[in-house]
Amino acid sequence: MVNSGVYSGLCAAKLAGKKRMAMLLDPDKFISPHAGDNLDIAIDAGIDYFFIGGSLIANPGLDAFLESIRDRCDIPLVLFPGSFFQLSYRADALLFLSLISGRNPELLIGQHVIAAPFLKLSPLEIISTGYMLIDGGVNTSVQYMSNTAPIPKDKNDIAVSTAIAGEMLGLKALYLEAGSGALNPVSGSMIADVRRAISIPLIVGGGIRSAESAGAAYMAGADLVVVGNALEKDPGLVRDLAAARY
Ligand code: 1GP
Repeated sequence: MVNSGVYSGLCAAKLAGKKRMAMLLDPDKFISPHAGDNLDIAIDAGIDYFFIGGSLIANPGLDAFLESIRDRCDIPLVLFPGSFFQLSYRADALLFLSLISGRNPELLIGQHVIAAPFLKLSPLEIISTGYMLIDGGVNTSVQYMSNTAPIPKDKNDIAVSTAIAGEMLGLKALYLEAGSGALNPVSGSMIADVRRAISIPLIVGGGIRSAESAGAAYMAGADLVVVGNALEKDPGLVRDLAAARY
């Protein structure tokens, strides 16, 4: 298995109590004339990772998109794919997502089987990740596209049991996802309960729009916070978000 240092870096940060921030880039939405400038702002702010993906990607230029970021910086590029159509050898690592909150076999194991031979030959570090969709107060693209019901936002016991099962199955990280553009991010109490129940790195995203909200997720136990929409709307926010890490 390839080791690009992404997972070990995340574990080392977790061990040292250091928080991490990722900016989610959807290649389809990142085509404005200011896209390069916005990347530079994030690079200057010291973002830790770029996550690349989306529920649907229409733009066929994923390789070129990744190369254009790589030309600007050495920040790890982590694929966060909505499907096996979103794979590329130009990234550093891949979140190999199993949607363990859902009961759609395609997203639990089906797409993984299709992608496995491609990934086996790839230079990508594969990070098996339990992906858990939590109700964010609005029907998000990931909910519709995955054809799965999210875990109700106040059912911490279901989230905890699912997370424990994911860790017991050998998944290396856990991702609590309210969905891009969620009205409400995952609650602090759910993050805290899941954090207490597992020891693998905990990633949280969806509906985080401010440094306060990112800070609350960190305080509750998130090791890595992922922000997309809010940075598309206000690229300068990345400085505040980066400062919310500790
Ligand atoms: C990453 O889907 C999220 O987990 C991103 O959500 O676009 O709402 O920040 P936002």
